[in-house]
Amino acid sequence: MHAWPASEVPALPGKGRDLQIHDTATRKTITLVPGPVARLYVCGITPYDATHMGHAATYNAFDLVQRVWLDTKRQVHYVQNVTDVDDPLLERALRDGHDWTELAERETALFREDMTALRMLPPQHYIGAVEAIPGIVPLVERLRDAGAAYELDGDVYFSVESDSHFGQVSGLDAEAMRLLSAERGGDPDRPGKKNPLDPMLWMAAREGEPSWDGGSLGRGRPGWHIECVAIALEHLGMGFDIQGGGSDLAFPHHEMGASHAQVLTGEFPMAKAYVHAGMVALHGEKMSKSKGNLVFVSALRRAGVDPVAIRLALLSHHYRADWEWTDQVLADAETRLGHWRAAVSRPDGPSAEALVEEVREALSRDLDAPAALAAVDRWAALQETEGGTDESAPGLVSRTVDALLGVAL
Ligand code: 5CA
Ligand code: ZN
Repeated sequence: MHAWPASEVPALPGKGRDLQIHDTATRKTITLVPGPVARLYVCGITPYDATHMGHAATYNAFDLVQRVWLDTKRQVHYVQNVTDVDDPLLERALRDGHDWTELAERETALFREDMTALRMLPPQHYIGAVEAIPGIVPLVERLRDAGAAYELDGDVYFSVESDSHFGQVSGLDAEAMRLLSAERGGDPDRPGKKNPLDPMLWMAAREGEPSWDGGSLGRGRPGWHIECVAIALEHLGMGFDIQGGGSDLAFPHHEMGASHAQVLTGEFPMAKAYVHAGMVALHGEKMSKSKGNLVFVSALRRAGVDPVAIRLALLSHHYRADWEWTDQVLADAETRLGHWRAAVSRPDGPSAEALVEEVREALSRDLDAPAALAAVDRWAALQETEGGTDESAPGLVSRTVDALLGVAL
């Protein structure tokens, strides 16, 4: 699949700092020191009801990761998937009487437009589940042949007991895992499974549902976790720097994915850090497609809201926090944008060299975007009250917020 166009990232004077990031698996903030090419996998959308503010906030977090790495003069190899066939997508298409492929294509196109408008840097590889099927089938066959997977009425399940590291991503106990598995696409109560938590790798063709040739697995379609593993291993290989997504993916999705990859390769860990963004809520509840309490990026854009203000609204919360979307959050972002634009539109101002370092420092400290915004606010306030004589300052501030925060003034 094609991704979306990249906005230019201005180069800043000097060099950024290595990223310290909170890793869900070790429950610690670790300093990542990637090679010359940093490797990032971020779970993409299931293309219906896109792009809501929760999606946008999560992709914003990983866009900051890219920008911090680019500022350290590394390249970034970024891979993202699109879950363009899965139960919830098929259910939605059926409910609304739409063709599932058309629904997926339309929503993926909308997502691309929203990502472009929000100036999120695109992945180099943007891969759909359907196009990944030829790579998924041999992996499932290998797991089965190694005794790490088994068949149940034609479906193929992964045996969580085959991975001695199982549980290390989420750190949850069996009971908590069982509850989350039932909530998030698993089927812990299906009779005949070896372990209730075992996730499906390959679902045998169902009447009235799409299916593909699965070689020795028979016709069917892939399970959710193996989709991301196949795409990540093909394009990034083991031991990549960050596996990312919202906190609702820590279990079962990232736990299971790590297990699949670790059993397939015999290597550990799949990713050096598992990074999870907090959940955005609306009216006190997690914004989610199943509840329908959604605010869409495209709806705000249509209403004439400047996408830069949306981006600033996202940036005003720490990525790990759970927070609530309100009209006030957006109004505050619009006010801030007005101040910043006025401040950089003057021919000179207070020196901004220290500001570049403050923004770098804030972001390298577990992506503390609110602290970065506060630093820019201080410069803008000084510009308003005292001004300054540095003619390069307004331009440097513009380039800094553009390069590191994706904010175009
Ligand atoms: N296709 C899978 C990942 S392989 C999926 O989870 N798709 S999704 O469309 O449901 O979500 C896309 C991304 O947005 C995921 O990282 C998810 O964790 C994140 N997300 C979903 N809802 C919210 C929310 N309310 N707040 C923050 N992030 C969210
Ligand atoms: Zn995923």
